[in-house]
This record gives sequence, C-alpha cells and structure tokens, in this order.
Amino acid sequence: MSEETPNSVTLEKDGNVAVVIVNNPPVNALSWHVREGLANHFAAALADDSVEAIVLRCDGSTFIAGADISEFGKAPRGPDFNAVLNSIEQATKPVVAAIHGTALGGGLETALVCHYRVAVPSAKLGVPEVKLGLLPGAGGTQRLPRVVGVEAAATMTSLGDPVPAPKAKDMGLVDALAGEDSLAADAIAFARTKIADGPRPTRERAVFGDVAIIEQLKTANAKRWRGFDAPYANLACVEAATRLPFDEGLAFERQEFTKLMFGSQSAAQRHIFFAERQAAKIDGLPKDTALRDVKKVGVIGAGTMGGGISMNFLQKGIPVTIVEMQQEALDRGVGVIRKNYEASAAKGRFKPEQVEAMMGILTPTLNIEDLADCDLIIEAVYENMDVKKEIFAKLDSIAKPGAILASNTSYLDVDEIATATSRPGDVLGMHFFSPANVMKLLEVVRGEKTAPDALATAMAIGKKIGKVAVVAGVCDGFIGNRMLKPRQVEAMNLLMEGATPQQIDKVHVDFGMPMGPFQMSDLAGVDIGWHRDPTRIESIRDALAAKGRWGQKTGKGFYDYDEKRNPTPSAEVAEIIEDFRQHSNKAKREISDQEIIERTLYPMVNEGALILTEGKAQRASDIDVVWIYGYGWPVYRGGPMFWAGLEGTDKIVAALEKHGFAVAPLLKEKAEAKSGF
Ligand code: 3H9
Repeated sequence: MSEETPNSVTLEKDGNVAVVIVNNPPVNALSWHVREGLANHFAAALADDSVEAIVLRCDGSTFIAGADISEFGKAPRGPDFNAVLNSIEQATKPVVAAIHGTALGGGLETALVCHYRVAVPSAKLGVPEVKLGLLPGAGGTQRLPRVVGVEAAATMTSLGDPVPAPKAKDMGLVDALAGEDSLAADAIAFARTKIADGPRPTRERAVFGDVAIIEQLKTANAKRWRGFDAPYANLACVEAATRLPFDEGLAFERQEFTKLMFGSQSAAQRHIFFAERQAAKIDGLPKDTALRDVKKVGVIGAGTMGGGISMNFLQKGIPVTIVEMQQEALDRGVGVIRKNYEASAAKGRFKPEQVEAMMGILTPTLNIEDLADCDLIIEAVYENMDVKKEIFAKLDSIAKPGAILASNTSYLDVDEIATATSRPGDVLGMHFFSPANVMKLLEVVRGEKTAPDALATAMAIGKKIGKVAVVAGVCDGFIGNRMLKPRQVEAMNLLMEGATPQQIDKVHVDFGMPMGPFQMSDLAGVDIGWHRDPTRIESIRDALAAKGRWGQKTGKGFYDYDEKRNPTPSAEVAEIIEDFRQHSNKAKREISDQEIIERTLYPMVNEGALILTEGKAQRASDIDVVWIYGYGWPVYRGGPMFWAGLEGTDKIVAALEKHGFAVAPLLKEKAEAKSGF
C-alpha cells in the first residue's frame, strides 16, 4: 500500500480464524482503499496455513453500506470491485460475513460472495441501487436469485427496500442470527462449524423460482415506475440469471450497469441523494449550535393543514395541543385525525393500540392560553396578514421564553409577522405541504432576525418527524411557490394563444410530473385566492370560479369530473377560454409541446436563478430538493436546476429570449460558461 493509503482494513487472528475488519466511517463504503485492503488481507489470510476459516466484519455503526457513491463518475482508482469479489468467492477456506447495521448495495454483494452470512437481528440487508437509478453491478442480480430465488431477488432489486435480518434468515439470505452484542464472537464460532463443510461459492448454486414474478412486478408498479429506466434494467438482469450461465449473466449485468451509470437518470438520482443530505446543512452555522428542547408542540388551527401537521408529531410520540376557535371545528379536526389514523391501521400501518396512544397525547382546546407550556407553536390558520399578526401578538404574551413561534404561511412575509412580537429571534416559517402528514418537504423560512438556534432546531425537528427540511429566505412564495407562479402565469397565457388545458397538462405529465398545472389547480381549488365576487370577471379563473367550477371538490373546474373524480375535457371551459381569447385580440395558433416546455418550465429555472442571486435558497441543489419532495418533480430529472444543466443553460437562455422573458443575470452567466448550476 502507498504511504497515504488510509488504514481502512485490518487483519486479526483468533486461533485458526482470520478476521478481516473494515473501518471506513461513516458507513464503511467500499472506497478504493477498502477494496485494496480487502484484496490484500484476504490474500494474506488465504496464504496463511494456520488459518482455516475467514470472517469479514466491520467496525462502527454498520456493515458495508455500498459502493462509495462519491467515487462514481471519477477516474477509477484501486482494484476492480468485481475482481476483488471474485477472489473472495473463490477462497479455498470458508468465508463468513458478520453483519450489523445495514448491508446495502455493494455491501450486500460483498456478503453474497462470502460463503455464509451471520447477522444480528437488528441488521437490514438490501440492494437499494434502483433508488440511485442503478442496479447491483457487482454480481448482485446474478447471485441473489441463487440464494433467495427469483421472486425475492426480483422484488429486492427492483423495489430496493431492505429486508430485516430475521426475515432474511427465513429467506435463506442469512444463515444464522447472532447475539446483538456478540456478533464478532458468534461469527467466529459459526465459522469454525463450517471448516469441515468448506467453501460454498454462490456462483455454483442453482437459480430457483418462478420468472413469472417479473411481469407481475411490472404490472403492479407501472404507475410508480413511469419514466424510470432502472427498475426495468434490474428485472432484465434477474431474468437473465434464469437463462444464462453465471459468467454470461455477470457480463450482461455489467453492460446494463454501465448504461445506467453513464445515463442522465442515475446522475440525477445520485445528485438528489447528496442534495437531500446537503439540504440539512445551514451555511454559516457552527455544526455544534446547541438546539432548543422540543418536548411539546402547539398547533393553531385544526383544519386540513393544522391536523396534518399535528399528525407528524403525534406519530413520533411528541404531545400536541391543538387550538381552534369553535368547538365544532375542533371536534371535526380531531375526528379527521382519528379517521386518518384508523384508515392507516386498517391497512396495517399502525396497531389499534398505537392509534390510541397517538390520540392520547393530543390535547384539543378552545383556549389559546393552553399553549403556554409548548416549546414549538405552529400557526396554521388561513392566509391573512392581519389575522396572523393578531395571533402572534397573542402568542407573544402567552408562550414561554425560548418557545419557537412558527407560521405555516405559504407566501406571507415572515419578517412582518415577527414584528407583532417582542421576540423576532424566536419567529420563523415552517411551511408544510399538503397533505402535511404525507408530503416530505418542509420549507423552514429564516426571517431577518431569526436566531440561529431557533433555525437549527426547526431544521432538526423537521428531520425528526421524517421531513426533508430546506432553508428558505423571506420572499413571496419562498422557494417552491415562488417558482410555481411563473409556470402558472405562462400556462394561462398559453391557453389564450390556442393551447388547451389537456395539452399543457399532458406535456407536464409526459415530462414526469404527477400532474399538470390545470390538474393541480383543480386539486388545490380554483377558488383559492379568488375575490369571491361573481360579477367581477377579469380572468379565466374568475369566470370558472363564478360558475362554481372550483375544481375537484365541486365536480368541475378546468375539467369535468365524474363521481370517481375521473377528468374529462369541458366544453364550457373551452367556451370561456375562447371568449377571453377573442376579447384579448390574441390570434389562435397551434402551440407545440416544445413551446409549452420552453414557456412553462424554462421560466422556473429563470426564477430559480433569481432566488439564488437573492440568497433566498442556500444552494441550487436545495431548490431541486424542494421541487422533488414538494411538487413531485421527477427524481430522474434531478430537480429544475439540475435539469437545466442537462437541458443546456445556453439553450434555455436562447428560448427565454426568443419568447421575450427577462433573463436572470446568473442564468446568462451559466449559459455563457456552458455550465449547469
Ligand atoms: C452500489 O453499491 C453499487 C454497487 O452495486 C457496486 C457496483 C460496481 N457512498 O444517510 P446518512 C454518506 S451503490 C458515499 O446521513 P444514515 C452520506 O452522504 C450504493 N457516501 O446516514 C453522509 O455524508 P455526510 C448502494 C455515503 O445513518 C453520511 O454517509 N448503497 C454512502 O441516516 C451519512 O449518511 C446505498 O445506496 C455511500 N454509499 O443512513 C446506500 N452512503 O455526513 C446509501 C452514505 O457528509 N446510503 N454516505 O452528509 C444510505 O442509504 C444511508 O446513508 C445509510 C445510513 C442507511 C447507510
């Protein structure tokens, strides 16, 4: 090994058993020096005549959690992973993997070339490569069907969900469970019992199981996998294992892996893997900033948002006091929470006693003073600055010192809300997305005076309740809704020029969004933000709202809906649009799908560039995280800012200029440098 090589793999001996130990924090990823260390120490153990069996285990919190993703796309260094694995599999002495934490991806592939696997009950084993737009490229798709059968291999590779060790034992993936605190010793003892049996190379075992599962998985997941390449490539490799000799199957797997690895989908998905983790980091804030204790949460408003927000905390065992103005609204809100939990329990997500436990730590009240002992109070009433200021002024006199006062506003000025209090340092925005108990995004809005520890606490509590939290600055609509606005405006303009709602929506759905702008309006409510005067008709939206076309909730909006909420194009809407178009003197013309992309998606990139320049997002990848987790932007396109790089910022600028948009200077800069964000 060269002098600067980290000492990430070591070799110990316990009598006649050699123990190869990986120590590469934080997750024992298979970095080049780990591969080198494995090759060297396995060779040494095999050459040592006093060694009769070998155990592979890891120090730290986990077994090997996969290939080192940060090495992907870089010049190769160190020994080839497949060659290292082949040499372990062909070892002439039995090799036992001792698994704790997670054996994921290349980690499980390493365990699969070991002849036996021992795991602690809390361990998890899986091949999550599909979530990175990849497939297990080191023999996983060929060895798994030989160990767990085609059905389990196809399911594990295409869905990517890890399997708990006890289940893995039932599946034959784990040979024995070890004591939670005695893995090292148990694995050595197990290895000794296998000396007489000798090695059991996985490649020599026969593939078993029914290949019909592959078509069944495709049918069952057609919606979830729409647009994704990797699930299908994983299945193709497992299918290949059923008909090709091992080495040919391996070559097929390599070819498919390489295609995915150098394709844009995996690049996008790997970008999001790191972006999501990066989003948790607050620029300029020391890592050791002390957090405030959040033991009890208050929520003001028991409507859809307030109820959904409360559920997040209850599920984590954090007591919530929920406040409403009227008993009826309070009862309704609490009833909806219970109904949601019971529906989840019916699907097996919770046990009935868990539902009762969660409801047991919810305190409904009509008295806002009951929030006095809460550490975090989230206001979730309707969007009106005066109302919000009144509530925050009240909170100022009620809340205990140090309590964080958060508004769930989706666009209002958090700094102005903070002026209603004598403690603006404790005020921030916590913008949840609807349905708040389901959607993973949380925009944490940092006010001008928000204290660093209040911000850090809000980010940490977001993570605790399972959200992906992103810091946003104060501006109209923060990151997500601010970028939504130019998209919606242009979508309406396109209607006036001859496009139909269904054409525009289809372009967005084909792009990979879960729904288009008009489907989204119908879901959210066409009447949101409407002035409520049916005689004042200044826009297509006013005309729709005046006719009771409020969206799905009234059975009609931009589309007509049947009782199952299936949409069909509406003749009435077509007439309204035509009427407006004629009055606007706009000529009707054919609008191409490409123009819809250029005028609805490119302006979002432009707005994103402005957001970055104004410092309202910490980094471009945070914007991507917002759009992936808040609006369902297809993860295989990596979010709008990453996608801008794929699309070509120069192409985007040229199109925006052609359509008469004012181009953000930062976007122009990127285009001139021919770079992405
Ligand atoms: C693969 O194996 C391909 C093979 O088939 C081979 C083909 C030839 N690499 O998530 P956390 C970093 S593909 C590099 O916050 P947790 C992560 O960025 C891989 N870095 O911790 C973070 O860094 P930072 C298949 C990695 O406890 C830190 O570790 N494997 C990797 O919540 C802590 O991460 C996977 O897809 C990596 N592989 O969760 C598993 N993994 O502190 C991916 C993590 O600087 N990893 N980091 O922000 C995971 O799912 C979770 O990290 C894990 C731990 C469950 C392991």
